[in-house]
Amino acid sequence: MASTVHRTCPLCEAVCGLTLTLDDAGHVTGVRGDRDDPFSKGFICPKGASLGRLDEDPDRLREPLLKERAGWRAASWEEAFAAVRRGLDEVTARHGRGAVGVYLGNPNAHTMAGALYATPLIKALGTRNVFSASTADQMPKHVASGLMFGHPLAVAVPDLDRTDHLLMLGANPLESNGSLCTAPDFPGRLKALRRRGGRLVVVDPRRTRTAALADEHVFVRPGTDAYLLFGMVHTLFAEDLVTPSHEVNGLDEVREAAKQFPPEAVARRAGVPADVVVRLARELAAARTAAVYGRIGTCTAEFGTLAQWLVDVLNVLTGNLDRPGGAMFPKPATEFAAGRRTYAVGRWRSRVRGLPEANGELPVATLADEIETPGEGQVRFLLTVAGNPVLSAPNGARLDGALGRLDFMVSVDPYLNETTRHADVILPPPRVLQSGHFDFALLGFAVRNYARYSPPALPLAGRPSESQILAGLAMLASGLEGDADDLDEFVIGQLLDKAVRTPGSGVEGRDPGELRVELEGATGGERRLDLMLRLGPYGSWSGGGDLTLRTLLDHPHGLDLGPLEPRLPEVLRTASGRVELAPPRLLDDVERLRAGLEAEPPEMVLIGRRHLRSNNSWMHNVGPLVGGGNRCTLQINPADAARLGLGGEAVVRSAKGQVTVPVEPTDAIMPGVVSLPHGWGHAGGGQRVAAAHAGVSVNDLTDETTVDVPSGNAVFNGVPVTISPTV
Ligand SMILES: Nc1nc2c(c(=O)[nH]1)N[C@H]1C(S)=C(S)[C@@H](COP(=O)(O)OP(=O)(O)OC[C@H]3O[C@@H](n4cnc5c(=O)[nH]c(N)nc54)[C@H](O)[C@@H]3O)O[C@H]1N2
Ligand SMILES: Nc1nc2c(c(=O)[nH]1)N[C@H]1C(S)=C(S)[C@@H](COP(=O)(O)OP(=O)(O)OC[C@H]3O[C@@H](n4cnc5c(=O)[nH]c(N)nc54)[C@H](O)[C@@H]3O)O[C@H]1N2
Ligand code: SF4
Ligand SMILES: [Mo]
Repeated sequence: MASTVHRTCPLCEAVCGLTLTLDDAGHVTGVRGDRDDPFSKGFICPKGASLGRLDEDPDRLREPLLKERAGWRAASWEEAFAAVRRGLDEVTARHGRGAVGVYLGNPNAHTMAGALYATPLIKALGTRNVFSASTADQMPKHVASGLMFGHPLAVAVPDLDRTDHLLMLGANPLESNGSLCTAPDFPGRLKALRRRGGRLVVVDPRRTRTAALADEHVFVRPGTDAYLLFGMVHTLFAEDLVTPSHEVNGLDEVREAAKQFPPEAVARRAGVPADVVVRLARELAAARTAAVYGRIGTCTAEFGTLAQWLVDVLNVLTGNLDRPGGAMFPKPATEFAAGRRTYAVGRWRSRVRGLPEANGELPVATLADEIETPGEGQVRFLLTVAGNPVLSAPNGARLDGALGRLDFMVSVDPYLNETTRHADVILPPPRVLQSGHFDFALLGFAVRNYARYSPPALPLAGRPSESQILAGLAMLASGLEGDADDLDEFVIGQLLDKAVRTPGSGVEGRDPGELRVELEGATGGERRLDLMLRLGPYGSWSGGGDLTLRTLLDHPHGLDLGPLEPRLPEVLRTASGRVELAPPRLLDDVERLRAGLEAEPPEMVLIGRRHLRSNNSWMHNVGPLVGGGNRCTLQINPADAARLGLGGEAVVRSAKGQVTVPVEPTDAIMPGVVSLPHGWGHAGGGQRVAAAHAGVSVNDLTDETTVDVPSGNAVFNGVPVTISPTV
């Protein structure tokens, strides 16, 4: 019998509700937007509409693969785990835990397994060689938030639905559907902003679809947002337009620092005329409410953390932090109050290059160094979970070589691809529809408070869930017998013990055993979700409301928890109890920025690009999502193409490598800048459709030796390149 299920789309940060129809064999026969979802209201994009195709891709692995001399062999789960145990034991017996490394990719932010089991797994592995896609992405935001607000997850998002003025830098939500700003139907929300008389200004080296929708598009030279933003801060002080809404520390230091960045000086460097810099600042200050929002274009850049810091400095200086219509802190249902602690970055440093730890991990830009460089602590065993760093990390080509030299590698991934082909064992997670879904991470960045849980729509049919795979690895690594349930009980016990000892938790002084029996859920993961919901700000135990897992199960379309509300005092975790506007660590980096003011910009620089029907490296194996306009081409200004005498293809060279790629002249991109999307260059051997649309990897050009200094984040935008015709 055909059935209908309602689920959150797990493919991007917009968390759209989907309504799927399944036939009696469990095949997806239709996907549409869930009109009854109070947040997404029926919105869907082409990727969501292809979820069934993706989920049933015949190239997805259904059983573990073991690499043997003769090639790949399908194996049972027992065999596969036994092989992992042997590999891990051999390496650690000889070289200790310091020889173990782990890389966590982007989909961990979209799975319950990633949210609930990655941390115990890292603890069990007992290593500091922890890497993730975060240092190829948003780490600068975490570092800036950590230093300013005391918590790396205290991320202020633009109050999209109420703001009168949105200044957006380095984001293209019409293609990406938004990031660190969870907003299903981002395009519709931007159109609504304009319809209600609001103003949208987009700063981008390319006139994107988002820029085309805006009231104003400002070209900026790649990697120079921090200059532009400092020029605006300078203007606010110079024109007496500073009206902070809170008592903050460091106002004088910021004023002093900004003196070095007058609009005329930054204009030269950023390629934005001085009068525009001044006007952008005045407009921001004059708007009834306004928000500054900077995303990946500003993060994966040489001054990523400074840019993220200045975004919020502007929000503070114009009185827009933590007020409706400004930049606000969401209140997610699974947040629960932690004690005050001091945020620190660089608590330890990477072995080879001395790059700083941030949020407990090391920069992916130095993963190859750690694998290649001999000595105590050299990574010889690597576990990758939901990641494809060969295509996603800077200088992925070097990493490709390094992975081949590991003693042992394990990948948890549904595909045999450019990264997992180096593994000795591949452990495939089950289908999306066989997994429960709750957005632990993304709902903390949502522009409306909201929660939705999707239980598995199909039974596991003999396969382990991804949670069970990660828990199994954690148990194996800690040398314990037992399964996921044992791990979950342990974690639940720890959380309950802590909660009953925490003043104001709502369960202070109660008996953990009694609380434990109240928890519901078909799996340990569901019970942990129930616990977090109950202790969370709307929870039945915290006194904030009556939310439990049961409530969410009773609301399969999701639950609206209201508009964002001011709550700065609740989220602030700084030792001073105030916003730290001028953290010393960031002031230190200002000197690096100032030194670059006079630098002569390279003649041609490279930036990235996203396309609506793609998602990083792993959706190119679905026919309807590849081809058409979704191509791996080099966008270049027609004047540059003519000057360089380019024909159909061009050779792009950087300090690290070269690629040959079709040329797409377009005046949408500013002169001196070229753009290539990432996630292409397919050569894994396990994705037949992707192989037919291989393209080239932009990360064969990007440079792992340049990073954003405070965060160690990779630099993908503003990479110097030279371009020549093919001969
Ligand atoms: N040049 C350049 N490079 C970039 C970027 C850029 O803009 N320009 N963007 C960066 C950004 S923002 C990011 S987030 C990174 C992404 O970096 P990665 O996370 O390393 O790369 P992805 O392509 O997202 O790879 C995801 C992997 O997870 C697998 N997968 C998919 N679903 C699941 C699942 O449910 N479970 C498991 N276990 N595996 C799954 C896929 O098969 C794939 O192998 O790339 C970064 N790299
Ligand atoms: N369709 C699709 N959606 C996705 C993804 C995908 O690959 N495809 N990836 C997902 C992931 S992992 C992430 S992190 C998000 C990212 O979401 P977004 O941040 O919205 O990502 P992009 O669409 O790459 O937009 C970045 C913009 O920054 C511009 N830019 C480049 N360099 C600079 C610069 O120096 N300064 C400024 N001001 N702008 C610059 C680029 O031209 C581009 O338009 O998207 C997510 N959603
Ligand atoms: S916008 Fe994102 S969440 Fe919504 S349907 Fe598309 S991929 Fe899924
Ligand atoms: Mo990302």
